[in-house]
Amino acid sequence: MTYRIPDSLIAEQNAAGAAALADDYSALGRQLERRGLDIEAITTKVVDFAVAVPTWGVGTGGTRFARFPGPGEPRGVFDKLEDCATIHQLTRATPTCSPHFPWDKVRDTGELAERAKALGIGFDAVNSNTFQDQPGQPLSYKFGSLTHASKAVRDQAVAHNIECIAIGEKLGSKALTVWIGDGSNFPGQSNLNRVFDWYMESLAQIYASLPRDWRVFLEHKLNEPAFYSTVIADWGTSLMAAEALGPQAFCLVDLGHHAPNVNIEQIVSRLIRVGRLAGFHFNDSKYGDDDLDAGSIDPFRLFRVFNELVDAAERGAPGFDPAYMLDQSHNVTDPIESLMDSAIEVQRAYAQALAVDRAALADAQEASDVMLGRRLLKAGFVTDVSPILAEARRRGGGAIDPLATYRASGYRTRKAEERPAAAGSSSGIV
Ligand SMILES: [Mn+2]
Repeated sequence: MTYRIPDSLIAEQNAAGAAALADDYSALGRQLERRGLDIEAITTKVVDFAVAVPTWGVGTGGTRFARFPGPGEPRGVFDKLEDCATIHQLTRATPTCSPHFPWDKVRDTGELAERAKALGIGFDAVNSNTFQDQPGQPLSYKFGSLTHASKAVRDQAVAHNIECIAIGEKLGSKALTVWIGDGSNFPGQSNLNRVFDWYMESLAQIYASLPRDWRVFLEHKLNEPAFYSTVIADWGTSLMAAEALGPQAFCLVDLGHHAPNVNIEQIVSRLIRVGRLAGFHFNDSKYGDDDLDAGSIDPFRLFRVFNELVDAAERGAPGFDPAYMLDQSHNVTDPIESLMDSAIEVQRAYAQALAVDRAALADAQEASDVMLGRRLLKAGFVTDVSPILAEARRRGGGAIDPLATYRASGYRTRKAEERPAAAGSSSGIV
């Protein structure tokens, strides 16, 4: 039997914080009421909000320079599931995980599904991996995968994606996320037009294998590992591909996969408008695809993204059903602590966006009252919605203070004893 945080510990910790929370929650309720907002309506929406944890995120990440593993790291997907379940147990915000193949491939997928079910965890989008070679793989992806000049390599990459769909069906997943590292490092290395033809040929085969109730998420990225051109570099290319493929294809927005200073919330707005927003890979960055914890560098940007999402939900935008996932690399923190904090920060941005007086904002915009519009939007951002987030967790049986409860449990120390260090634990970031 492996260690799980006892619910009695959560209850004990919560008892110590319950009176302060009740006090803060009612004060915030009165504050919001003065703005014509109902705190209970916001709390209900936060309770219903969920963001998926990537299975690769619970291991320590690294940079291209080094990886510094921490104690008690998961040794395989079954350990990863246990950590994902712990994150959900404390935050009540992450009921699903997003697996990655072949990293999470096991002999018996049924056993994986059973274990997840026993832990109370479901599966979000499955992720394929053709950006690195696996032991025993016949053909290399060094010069590309779905867009490689060799048809044999493209066929191998297509077959891998189709296998991911088959595994995902057994896990109860409903989406495949495709990100490729394909591109070129130097002008002249490849034909910018021809590689897109190959991408479309390959994706059409994958698309044809999708079950009717599945979606395929196309993830674009400006650069890296290809440093001159990336085949699916931006949302425009992604949208071209999705529209050509058909109604089950959507564009995934990873917050770190854009040029510096790009207005990501406007991209989100445009993708919603054409009914092609797949959802998100949340993370934060200072310079590029830094994969830092969501909301840690620019929480106002995260809020602005959620402002567009709440606007779309409230106007009933057709086909609006985004999938929310975290996609981060934890190099210097305990990954469980980072993922709990990130899930809460994503929830926070959502609650702040719900705390905007949208009727007044629309009136200010109608009247071209620039200052008032700006202030009304900012009023949502500066609202301390922490009591709403804590109350949503408490009602779901989670921890009022997940970090304090996690540390009090000694979970990491227990896992360090249960999981002797294994060399070469798979983790990576897409
Ligand atoms: Mn990503």
